[in-house]
Amino acid sequence: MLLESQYGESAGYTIALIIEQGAPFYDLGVFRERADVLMWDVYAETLSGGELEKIQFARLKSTLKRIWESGAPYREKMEEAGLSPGDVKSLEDLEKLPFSSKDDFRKNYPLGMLAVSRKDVVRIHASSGTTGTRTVVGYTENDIENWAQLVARIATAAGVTREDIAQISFTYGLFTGGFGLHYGLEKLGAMVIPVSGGQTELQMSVIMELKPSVLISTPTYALYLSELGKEMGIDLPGSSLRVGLFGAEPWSEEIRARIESGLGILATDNYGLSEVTGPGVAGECHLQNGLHIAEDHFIAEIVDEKGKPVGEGKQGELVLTTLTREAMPVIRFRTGDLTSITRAECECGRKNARMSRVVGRADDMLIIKGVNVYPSQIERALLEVAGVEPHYLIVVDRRRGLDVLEVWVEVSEGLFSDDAMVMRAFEEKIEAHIKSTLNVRASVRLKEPRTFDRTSGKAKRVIDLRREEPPDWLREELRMRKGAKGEHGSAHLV
Ligand code: DLL
Repeated sequence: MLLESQYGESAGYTIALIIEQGAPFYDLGVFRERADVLMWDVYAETLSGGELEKIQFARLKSTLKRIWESGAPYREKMEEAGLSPGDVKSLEDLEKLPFSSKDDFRKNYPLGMLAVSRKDVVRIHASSGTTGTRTVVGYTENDIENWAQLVARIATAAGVTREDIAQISFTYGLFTGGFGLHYGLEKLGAMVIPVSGGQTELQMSVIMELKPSVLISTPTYALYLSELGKEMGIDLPGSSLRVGLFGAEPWSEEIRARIESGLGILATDNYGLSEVTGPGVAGECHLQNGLHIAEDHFIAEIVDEKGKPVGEGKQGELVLTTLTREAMPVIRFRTGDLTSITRAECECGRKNARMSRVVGRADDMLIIKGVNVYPSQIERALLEVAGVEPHYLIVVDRRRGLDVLEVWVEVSEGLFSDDAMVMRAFEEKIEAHIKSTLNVRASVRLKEPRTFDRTSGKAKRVIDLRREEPPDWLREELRMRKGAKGEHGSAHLV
């Protein structure tokens, strides 16, 4: 092993323990000395080829053993497939194993997925439940330590060091964003300001008075802070902020550009999900060139709708297997997130695979009159039209058997007008742009600046009335619109 060749055979025993128990390589003091500014765990982050596979396989075996011996629900799935841990003889055999999904968590709600005794669980978190019932996730002490290490890696990759002051504006609570980033940034040695989500005025005064250099939030909230700064006459681009770690929801390069100029920072994309740990699964380095996957902790696969692997660089659904999670390991977990993976080396020197920005969730795909379209594509088309603000809502419905798509979008202050003709002409311009770029017909409805709520949580961009009830405010708006047209019936777009 690279480690032995560099540090002598005496390192062997510790290394064996580290590999088996999933403890961080960083715990070997030698790496602390070697780590340069941009890598937290040089050894782990530059593992590749046979050496990485050896570690992944050893950890996969011990994960399967833990699941099997604890009788966690996945054991039953394996038995149904006629498999036992002994049948997994190489990493290639992973493909034989059954998939798991959020449904397994739901069926075993709240803590049935545990592969350890309940007394070994030191913390729980839960998913945000945007796509159904909440899923609860447990962590052992080692899980919490590994998680902090993973977050320290992505923060270091973005260029954060112990000299930095980090304002955490993710909500603290069941959501993994707040505590996940908090422990990781503390582990790294940065000074943490745990503002949590919301309280926008407090966020602003913290930026101005405590002078953080790092902002951590959802991209939507960062965008909102930048807008508000402008309105309040605060020079945020000239503030102490220099780096932003964002994630937890899909965003686009157009939004990144607006955040970076509005706050005067370098903004990185960070990915994770509760069922697999939380943030820290993958994150961009300062080169912003795809998200580095922590492959010594997770095996990532990309599959098509039928669950068949797709080739490198091809888009499909991300499937993750945890290699070091003790409390709730998952095997071949279907994330529902659409991305692609490349193994081409990044110029930053990290050797792990990178995933592309998540374009959306497989279940977010809208089929409008037979044309498949993702909300992220609509966002991109909207932002290509000057004067359109990055705050929008996509409303989908079925009317007389046909799918109808409406896009409600805010326009900038200067463009908003009381003249209905002017507004209609602008709506038509956006409709024509959507039709020409995405080949779908959308009705655009312009909204005044600040129509949509600004939240520090995940933004809700789509309301699909074919499947869900409208929120009260939308029901009211649709009712009024129908009243004006003299139509009756359930809440449908007219
Ligand atoms: O959102 C964990 C997280 C917190 C990630 C903070 C990054 C930063 P959940 O609430 O369980 O966990 O939601 C997970 O959010 O399956 C994706 O659909 C979406 N998601 C997370 N990060 C990104 C991202 C956290 N960078 C779900 N880009 C995932 C796009 C993301 N979507």
